[in-house]
Order: sequence, then C-alpha cells, then structure tokens
Amino acid sequence: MARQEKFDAVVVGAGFSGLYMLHLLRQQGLKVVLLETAPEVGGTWYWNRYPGLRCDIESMQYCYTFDKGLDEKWRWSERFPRQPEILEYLKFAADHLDLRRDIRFETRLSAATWIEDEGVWRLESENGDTIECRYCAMATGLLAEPVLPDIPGVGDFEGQSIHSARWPEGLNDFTGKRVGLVGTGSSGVQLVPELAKTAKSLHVLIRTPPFAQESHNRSLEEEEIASVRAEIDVLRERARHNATGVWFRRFSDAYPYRSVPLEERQAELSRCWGEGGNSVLNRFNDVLIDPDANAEIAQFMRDRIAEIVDDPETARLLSPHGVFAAKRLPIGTGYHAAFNRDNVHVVALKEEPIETIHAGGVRTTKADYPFDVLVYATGYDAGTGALSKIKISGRNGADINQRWADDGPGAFMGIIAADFPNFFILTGPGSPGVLSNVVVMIEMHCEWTAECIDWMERNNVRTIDARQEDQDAWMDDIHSMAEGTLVMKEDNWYTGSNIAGKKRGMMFYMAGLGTYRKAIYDEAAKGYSDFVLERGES
Ligand code: FAD
Ligand code: N01
Repeated sequence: MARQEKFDAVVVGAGFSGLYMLHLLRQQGLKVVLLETAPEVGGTWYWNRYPGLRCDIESMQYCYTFDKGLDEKWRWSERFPRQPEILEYLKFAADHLDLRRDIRFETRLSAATWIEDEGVWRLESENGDTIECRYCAMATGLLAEPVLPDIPGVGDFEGQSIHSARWPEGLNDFTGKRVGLVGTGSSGVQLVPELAKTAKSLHVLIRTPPFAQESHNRSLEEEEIASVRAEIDVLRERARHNATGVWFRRFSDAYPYRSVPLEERQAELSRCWGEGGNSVLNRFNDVLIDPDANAEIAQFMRDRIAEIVDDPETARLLSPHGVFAAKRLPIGTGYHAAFNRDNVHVVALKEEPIETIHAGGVRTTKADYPFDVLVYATGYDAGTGALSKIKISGRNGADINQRWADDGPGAFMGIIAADFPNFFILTGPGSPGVLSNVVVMIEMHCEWTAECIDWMERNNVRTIDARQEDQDAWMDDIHSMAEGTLVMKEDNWYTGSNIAGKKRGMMFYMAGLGTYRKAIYDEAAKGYSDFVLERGES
C-alpha cells in the first residue's frame, strides 16, 4: 500500500552531494529521508562503470574533507583512482556515517508540488508513495542523464549498443569483436585504450579531436600519503578558496602565462605536462582569457601528440584545433599511444561525416564500417537533465522545466530558482558546478544549505525564495563572464549546445569557486537579505 508521510526535509540522490546533505541535516536534528533511484549509493560512481573510468582529480582531493574519521580509516591506492575504488569509498562513507537507515533505494522521485497554504512540498515517487516536507535538497547530479547522438539510424543497429554511462556490469572482453566508438570527450578518451586491449578492431569515430592530457597515474606509497597528510589541512583550505578547488604541492598560485619569457613558460609547460592531470590548466590563470597564450599551449599539446603517435597521418587526424580546454580537459592513460596499435583506427568525422547508422554498422560519406558493438561515449544533458525528468511545480503552478526551456537554465546564486521556495538545487545551473573539483563544490553547497536551513529554523523563517529579476541578473552576469572567455568560441555542453532544442547559454559560474564561495557566504552573513524571506507566525 502506498505510504503518506511527513518529514522535515527530503534529499534526492545518493551521490557525494546527497550523502553529505543527509548527514548534515540529520545532525541538525531534522527528520530527513533520502530518495534514490539506484539500489545502492554512489551516484555517478554507481551508474558509470565503463572500463578505464578514473577520476580526473587526485584521490586525496576527490573525497570528503569534513570527517577526520573518514580520512583515517580510508587509504587510497592510486593517484587517480578507478571507479570501483571511488564507489567503495562512498559505500564506506555511507556506512561510517550510518546513513543507510534513512535512505530509500529504488525509489524515483517523479513529482514535487509546492502547497502554498501549508508551506510544504508534496513529493510523489514512482511507486506511489507521497511525502510532505518543508525543505527539498535536490542532489540529483549535474552529469546524470546520458544522451545518445542525434545521428540518423541510431536505433537501427542490430549489434550490441552501449552508452558509457550504462555499461553492462563486468563487460571488458571484446575478443573477436569489431567495435565502433562514437565520442572522445573524457569518457571516450578513457575507453579507447581499454577497448583496444581486446577488440579485434576498434574504430574511433572522432568529430572533435580532444586535447587529452596524460594522467601519469601511479600507485600511492605510504611515504607520499604521510607527507600529504602532514599538510592536508592547509592544502584543503587553499582548495576551498582558489578558483578550481584543486591544490598542488609544487605551487600554490597560478599566474598569467605570458607574464614570463617564452623559454621560461615553455619549460614550465613541459614540467606541467610531465606532472600530468590538470597541472597545465591550473598553473596559469589566463588560459581561457588570453587567445595568444591559449594558442601557444594548444600548439605545445599538438607537438606532444606528434611525438607520441608514430604515423604522421594518424597524428594529424588526432590533432585538436580550436581552443585548448574549452571543455573539461579529458585526462587519460595511454589514449594517444593506443592509436599506435594495429587494431585501432581513426575515422575523422570532419573529413567523412556519418550518413547513417544501420543494422550492421556505420556508413560515412567515404566508407561503410561493419561493427559488432557500437559504444556511445556521447555525454550528458548536463546541469538540468535529471531534474527535467521530474515534474516540479512551484508557486502559482510555475513549472521549473518549462521556465528553463523558455528562458534557459538558472537559479539565483546558483542554488534557489524564483518561485521554488525552500527548494535547494545542489551544483545546479548558476553555480560553478562542473568547473571545479566537484567534491569541493558539493561540500560548499551542502554546508551552505544546511546552515541556511538551520538559520531559518532558529529565526522562524518559513520560506526562502528568489526574485525572478535577481535570478535573471545573476544569470546575465554568468553569461557576461563567459563571453569574456574563450569557452564561448566553441560548441560546448556547458551551454547546453549538445542537446537538441535546449536553450543555449552558459550554465556555470566561471569566476571561480573561491569567488563564488565569498558571494554566497557574504549573502548568508547579511541574513540572506537578497532572497525573499517569509516569516512564520510567532
Ligand atoms: P550524482 O553522483 O550524479 O548523483 C545523483 C544521484 O541522484 C544519482 O544516484 C541518481 O540516481 C539520483 N537521482 C537522480 N534523479 C533522481 C530522482 N528523480 N529520484 C531519485 N533519485 C534520483 N567530477 C570531478 O570533479 N572529478 C572527476 O573526476 C569526475 N569524474 C566524472 C566521471 C563521470 C563519468 C561523470 C559522469 C562525472 C564525473 N564528475 C567528476 C562529475 C561528478 O558527477 C561529480 O564529481 C559528483 O560525483 C556528483 O555527485 P552528486 O551527488 O552531485 O551527483
Ligand atoms: O561526454 P562529452 P563525456 N556525432 O560531452 C561526441 C565528466 N567526465 O561523457 O566534441 C559524433 O564530453 C562529442 O563530439 P564533439 C567530465 O566533466 C569525467 O566524455 O561534440 N560525435 C564528444 O567527443 C566530462 O566533461 C571523467 O564534436 C558526437 C563526445 O561525443 C563530462 O563528464 C570521465 C555526436 C561527448 O563528450 C562529459 O564527458 C567521464 C555526434 N552526433 C566523464 N554527439 C573523468 O575522467 C556527441 N558526440 C573524470
């Protein structure tokens, strides 16, 4: 029988965000429940299990920082951990914090409706249960809704079709199979070397060659862990206030690329390349501002590709053009080198566009490629995808998804959308979101939300909402920030341009995590006065 219940707060999603949000609100004495579609915690790290998936942030940084016990009891094995290790970490965190008793797995939220007279949200889950609550924290993820490409015939293929985000458990042996891979963003870059190991043939269908950087992954030895731990508090504090939420031990400050002579900056670039990961991107603070700096770094990357790839024609096809790091930089392990194998081939879609996918494979303007397996590493409906699957009705029947379809995605201060009171959107549009070490972003949003709710409870504030004009001004600022950078020179999923019909516009706050933190905490310090607050009856 369907349940009807009342809670103080409901959290939706059991990834990094939802787990921490549940912990914080519960600690504050609220009656909270968490709803999760999946049968397990993990979010991104539960759903994505393609071979080769690793984090692009170092393990000792891509983890919670709020609980010393978690740090002391967990030991990362590698610099850039694999997906199973991150999933295990989140399961461990859920157990360590005793969260499971308040999580309802296999429970998908299908609708949320604001009931004005009662000042509550009425939530309906797919199984028919309803919950009324004062506060909703939407931890539904910014890269949670996978998309297939809009290629003719995509449904006609009769072999095995797999999206990177819905990988069949344990599948990593493609012996005897002719595999086609569409997409070379972060997912594709990590998949290529793994598929290449066993496939009879691997054709990588590349529309935009990526500026992939090598991770230079390694196992973590006790000595390194101990020395990082010795200064971890300082490093973490640095990451909380800098632009990207990432710390480096070799340097703490980024500087303008061309502020030093050519020889010096090229030497530094080589050092960063050698370090791997996101070092190149984080060392200089104007990579996405100064076109000449960007062009010089892009050429440096192309030169490295030409060194790695044996065949000059293949190297040419793999060479990226355009802006370096306009999209999140893919961090791979042996991506370019995989093309030196005899069984790996480039299909350059700019030179031979796809005409159609058909029952037996893919036909381009130049050739027909027969495949047994087609892998789509074609990305996500970012920022709003998971929320778009929920019917969300706010004040006066406002429909959040209709508003976002009409006006473009947005939220005031990147957390509350106008006419959706007490509805906190974690890592959503208007926040730095994915332009960061997302776990640092997540901890900030969860803590701000918990503190806001605590303040409301203590100050008899019934609702917190935003004005549409303030939200528009916030998003206009974000669009202006983006226009001043090189990011907008290219099609980019940050702007929704990978989704047919989605209104284009920069979704994420580009002035940096630290600047954003200051803005939202200044707002808290002045009693949230730029929001619309409604006091309860005393
Ligand atoms: P998610 O982990 O996406 O969790 C959202 C949860 O909400 C999911 O479990 C989903 O099932 C649930 N949910 C959604 N809708 C509903 C509903 N209607 N009802 C109930 N439950 C629902 N970021 C980095 O900083 N570094 C990285 O290296 C990195 N690697 C990534 C690799 C991949 C393949 C992807 C896709 C993303 C990666 N990211 C990375 C971004 C990553 O999404 C975040 O770092 C982080 O894991 C997001 O956590 P979250 O809890 O906010 O959302
Ligand atoms: O997806 P993407 P992703 N025909 O959108 C191509 C995080 N992440 O899953 O560039 C042909 O980046 C598309 O081509 P183009 C991270 O934040 C992190 O790889 O549009 N090709 C592109 O190559 C990341 O940024 C990790 O020309 C088509 C690819 O598909 C985000 O998730 C790992 C096409 C899509 O790339 C998304 O990454 C994985 C078409 N019709 C993910 N349509 C880490 O390592 C699309 N493409 C941490």
